Amino acid sequence: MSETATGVSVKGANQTGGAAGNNSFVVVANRLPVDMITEADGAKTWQASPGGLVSALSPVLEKHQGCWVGWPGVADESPEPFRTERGVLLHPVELTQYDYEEFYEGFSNATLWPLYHNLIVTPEFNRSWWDAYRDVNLRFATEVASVAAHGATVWVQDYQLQLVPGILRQLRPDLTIGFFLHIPFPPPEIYRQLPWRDEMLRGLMDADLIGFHLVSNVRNFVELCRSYDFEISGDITIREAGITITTPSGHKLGVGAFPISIDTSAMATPTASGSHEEADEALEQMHLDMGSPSTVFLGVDRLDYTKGILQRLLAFEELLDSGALDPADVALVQLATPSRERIDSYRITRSNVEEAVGRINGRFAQIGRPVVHYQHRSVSKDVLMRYYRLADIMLVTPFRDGMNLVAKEFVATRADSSGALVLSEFAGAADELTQAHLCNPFDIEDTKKAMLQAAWGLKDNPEMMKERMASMYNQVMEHDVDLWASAFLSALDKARA
Ligand code: ADQ
Repeated sequence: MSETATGVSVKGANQTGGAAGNNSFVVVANRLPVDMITEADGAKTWQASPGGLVSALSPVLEKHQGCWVGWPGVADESPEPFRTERGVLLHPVELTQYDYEEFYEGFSNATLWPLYHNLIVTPEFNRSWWDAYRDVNLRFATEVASVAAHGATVWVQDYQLQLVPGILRQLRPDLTIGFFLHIPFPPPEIYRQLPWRDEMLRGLMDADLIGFHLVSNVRNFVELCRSYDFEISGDITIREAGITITTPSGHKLGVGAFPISIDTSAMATPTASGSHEEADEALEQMHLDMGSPSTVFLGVDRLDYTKGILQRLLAFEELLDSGALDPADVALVQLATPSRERIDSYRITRSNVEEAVGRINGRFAQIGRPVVHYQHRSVSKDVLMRYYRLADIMLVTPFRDGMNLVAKEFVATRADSSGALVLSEFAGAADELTQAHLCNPFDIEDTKKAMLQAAWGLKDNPEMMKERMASMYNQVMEHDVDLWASAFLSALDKARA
């Protein structure tokens, strides 16, 4: 048995590598891209799981015909590995109810998530959650070690699995290991609050390449590394590993900014299953059903306190209240995917959002014609596309967001340059979508101003608005998810070499 820098004990670790599987490209993420559903008759079926990581990685895995290691979304279940219709091998990792509560809800989502999102709620530091985090990371690493071919490339995803690179390096020194963080990396003074900050950082440093979305995330990370005994050289670059870090053991790793994006080809057609005419008719019907408002605002988010849904609703309410927006003329559609529902801060956020929806409709709606249309459920990609096309003004107002794919998805539906995007300056996407109506979501007046500028711009200055949207559309089309993945994977090859 040997011990990694993270303190996780690894049975059978050796210098030649453990037993290998036959997959030359393996992605490991907390969740598989599907959730296991148990039907009323006990039959097990699968349905696509929600969220940005799955949206981004599914096309990459399909292209490489790789193996995806992850949890199937239900505690105490360990289905057999199986291949999807599109050729991706799914390799489930079992989590017990205890793991789910301590590792997933606890350490991942009540410690790391708020810490990395700049303390929007207060992180909880709990020693038994940390123990569970280490155990589960060991289990994921062991599963990966069993499926990866000799010399395979393994791409570890996100904050739930930050110890996996270190454990995997012990188990399988032959592997090329990349790590990508989908959420922001916080300023060092915030990261340093973590009681297990040293173990966590050292677990990561055994990767060959660490990728973040933004230059500012890399800057935070490098600044943190300067306070450790690492050697740091190079400059921060985008889509390349411009920084090289050498650890005291002599291991070298690359670090760079790799802004994630979307599968633009999937957004180009109005529906996967119907014709353009059918899609247009469905869209028209939807608009009629809403009472044909002249301006439709849209929000699409996981129901998460980082996304600023309540503050967006409050800004809308104040605009109705002051008469700046006419309730007979506008509507706001808010789609909110259920998320992490047993965690207190999420329950409170949902209850505040739903109270605001009820109050705004109570104050401004007419019978049969709500002014806020709220759905607390996931919708299919086809239906989501229809909402994107229906909207005049997309509202993306998170307090903090690694990237925000919703903003890019909306822009990708605008080949005709119509519509406008109101975007928080604290979403990673704001670095690239500079022609959006940027706002500070902590400042309700600024949020209202951006919403009104977008609404007035569409009425009074349509040519200027088209230019702004066209520039964002070109940006997204030229920087899609293929570019993200190929830039990361080629930087990973170089870093390993
Ligand atoms: P998320 O926090 O999940 O992702 P985001 O990037 O916006 O946020 O992705 C959400 C995804 O879920 C989008 O692809 C969207 O289409 C889908 N979605 C949202 N609501 C939906 C609904 N009601 N029905 C169906 N689909 C819905 C994390 C980070 C982000 C980062 C991504 C990718 O928090 O900052 O951009 O990973 O790295």
